[in-house]
Amino acid sequence: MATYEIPTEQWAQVIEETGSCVYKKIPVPVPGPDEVLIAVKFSGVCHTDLHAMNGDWPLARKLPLVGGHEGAGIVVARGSLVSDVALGDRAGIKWLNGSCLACSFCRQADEPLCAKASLSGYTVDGSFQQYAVAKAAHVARIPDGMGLDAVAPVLCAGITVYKGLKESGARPGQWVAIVGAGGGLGSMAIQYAKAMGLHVIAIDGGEEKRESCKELGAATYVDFTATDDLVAEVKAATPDDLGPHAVLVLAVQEKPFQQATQYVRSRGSVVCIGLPANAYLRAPVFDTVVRMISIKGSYVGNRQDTAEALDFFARGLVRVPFKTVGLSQLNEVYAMMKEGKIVGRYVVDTSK
Ligand code: 8ID
Ligand code: ZN
Ligand code: ZN
Repeated sequence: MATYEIPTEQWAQVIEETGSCVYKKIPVPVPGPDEVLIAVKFSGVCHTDLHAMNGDWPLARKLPLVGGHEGAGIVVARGSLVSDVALGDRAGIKWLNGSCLACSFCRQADEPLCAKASLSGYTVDGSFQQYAVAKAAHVARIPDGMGLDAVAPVLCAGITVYKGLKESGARPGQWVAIVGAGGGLGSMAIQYAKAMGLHVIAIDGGEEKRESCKELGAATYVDFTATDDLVAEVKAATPDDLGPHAVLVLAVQEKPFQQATQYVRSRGSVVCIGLPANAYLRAPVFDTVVRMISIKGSYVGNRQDTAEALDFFARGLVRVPFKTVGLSQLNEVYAMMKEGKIVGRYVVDTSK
């Protein structure tokens, strides 16, 4: 087994107070008995990291906090109880940093619902640092032969949309609308949906996102900033005008959650994944009942979803459109994200 020299200090992006983060040196963490230390090489920047920095959600987080939960790297140290992850293994830090593995949810592989779950870049320090700790049982096992920069966004965006598509119940040959299709989760969702044999209606704003969505395989693109009647346009995008069998709502606004229940096909499902601050679901009871519509939430994925989502990537079925900048430039990424200007994903390189 390889051995690694581990420094005592490292570069990190630290949220010291709500609304901003500072690039500074902090101590390298030490893994506990059931944990591993991962030398993070690249980390994707998820909109969740921006929500965490801004304190958008009714869920307590630690402060000071190192954000980030799409961290891909190499295992460089492990605790005394860890035997199935070796030094030198390629591994990923994901949103679910750890869970109890013993409660009724964990026992049934619903570990995201565990009351004792620890969350990377939220309740524990995440991957916007050069060395990060995670429970060995929960780290993603990254297969050989894939770039650690390219695979990083699979660790949250990929897992989440893959799980969401499974939760939607949509079957090969059916139609799915992806709302927020030009963003990080959306770009991945188009490709997972396509790989699963679904037709995709991509919904987002602007020409740059239109081009990207079409290139990634969407059958139709609906521009929410340019249409007079979004509901009619989405329904008209299906061959029988009855609307998509499923909708994945990834947008960071409240309105599209309401629109989705209007254009989804009768007996279809609306899967809520985006987490806009202070947002509520509103749908007419009458229509929901007589059209037999399912409205549900979907929250990241379990360890098996993780392995499957990575396997799609390894087989070349999904690729992530990404741009790389230094970890020191994280604030610039957040500024673009706030304005909805990012097509695909930004990945930060922890060496810069
Ligand atoms: O497990 C989960 N449920 C989970 C996991 C990971 C991320 C949930 N999320 C949440 C994030 O916290 C965030 O709220 O999913 C949301 C999307 O994350 P992201 O893909 O990382 O964000 P992004 O790259 O900024 O993409 C958002 C896209 O939505 C579009 C924007 O133009 C952008 O491309 N959009 C918006 I804002 N309003 C829209 C609208 N009305 C819209 N697209 C269509 N219609
Ligand atoms: Zn995320
Ligand atoms: Zn549990």
